[in-house]
Amino acid sequence: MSWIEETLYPGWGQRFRVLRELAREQSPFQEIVIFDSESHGRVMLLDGAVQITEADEFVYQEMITHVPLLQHGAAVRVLIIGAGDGGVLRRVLQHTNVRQAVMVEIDGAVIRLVRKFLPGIAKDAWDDPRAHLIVGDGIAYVAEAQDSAFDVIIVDSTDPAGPGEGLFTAAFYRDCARILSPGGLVVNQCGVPFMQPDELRDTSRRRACAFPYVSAYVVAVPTYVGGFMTLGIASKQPIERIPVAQIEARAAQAGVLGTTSYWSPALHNAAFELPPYIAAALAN
Ligand code: AG3
Repeated sequence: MSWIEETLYPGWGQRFRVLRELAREQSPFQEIVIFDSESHGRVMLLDGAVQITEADEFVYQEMITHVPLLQHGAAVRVLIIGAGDGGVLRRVLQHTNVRQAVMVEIDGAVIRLVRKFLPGIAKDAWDDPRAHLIVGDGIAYVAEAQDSAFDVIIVDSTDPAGPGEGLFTAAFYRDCARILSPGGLVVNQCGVPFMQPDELRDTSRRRACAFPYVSAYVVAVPTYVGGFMTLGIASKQPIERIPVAQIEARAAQAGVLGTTSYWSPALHNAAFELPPYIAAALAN
């Protein structure tokens, strides 16, 4: 039996025993590989970096979606950038108060292959009348979108090399700030600081160019190896700790309470407690 190795880091990584390779395709943007693993169900790699496994996808998708939406409390219009597997779209549409979810994914090949080989990630979210899917450039989309068009922006990108790179710039965050409503906030994945210390530091500085309030929270994704992953959050309003009972009430009202396996009302707040080595990257 063969193995597939993640090539994200030059000197260290994880490997999966492969039951069957299902797709290997070079799109105009990146190399897409999907296979059945012995340990984690179906797995998708983009340019050699694990993006999603059936076994642990809930961890990342719940935290990148439910935290910003429930922190906001009344998000009606949500913009998702990247997230071609549809897992974030599905979690966003769970929220009954959301009336519109625009998703802009640059790589149509990812969507085509995921719909064929990983249909359980998005389930029927693609067909929800509130979903509006655009295959296109998220940077151009935010540059052209109307002022105050969205309440929450979720940037679920690859790491800042390849097609995801422009999603980590100050210019991009300034456009995000412009198209967010006054209480709006943006979340984006900032890598695994133990392995990628510059990602959180550099992007937090750039977020601070566009937003007065910048923070981050952690999530332990088993297959984003190297310790906690960080999700950066930025807002025009202070990002305050909300009493747990109130988070619970918001989740109940939104229809997500009891549907999660990683997110919980208490964990929502706990995730903002950063280990000092991560807090240091945020402060500089
Ligand atoms: N997008 C984020 C993948 C990040 C991988 N990075 C890492 N391991 N350092 C995944 C898409 C899920 N919807």
